[in-house]
Amino acid sequence: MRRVITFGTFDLFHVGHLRILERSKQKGDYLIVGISTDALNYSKKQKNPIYSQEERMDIINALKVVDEVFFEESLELKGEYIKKYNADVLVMGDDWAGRFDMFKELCEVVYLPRTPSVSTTEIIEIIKK
Ligand code: C2G
Repeated sequence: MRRVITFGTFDLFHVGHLRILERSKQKGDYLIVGISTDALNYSKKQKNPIYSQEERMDIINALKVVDEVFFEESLELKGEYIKKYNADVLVMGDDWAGRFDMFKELCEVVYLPRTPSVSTTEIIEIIKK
């Protein structure tokens, strides 16, 4: 069985999120998703997600393509998570291209193109107007 791992915040869940999870699942048989905690998100982006980490986790966990979820507490722990969850493949969107190449010694590393014209930031801007 090929185990796939991916990570993300998945705030204001949208079709770009769905597509990357579907395409991640196609790389193997079992999909594990690390959900960025609110604290990690704040440290990366200096703002809090709209949905709490528990809500974001519940949404991702309810998806048919997702087999297991956990909280990603720190970017530095990625190697530990890959080992802990026995991942054969790490999938990330290509906004992260090259950033996780050091994990190629632990598993296959794949960057998939982002779905064009949809993002959480853009959704927030459209609603504000
Ligand atoms: N994504 C996508 N297409 C979009 C928007 C997002 O394919 N239009 C992908 C991103 O490339 C990422 C995943 O959806 O792989 C989750 O996106 P974010 O919630 O923005 O994740 P991010 O905050 O970048 O967190 O350890 C890394 C981080 O946890 C990734």
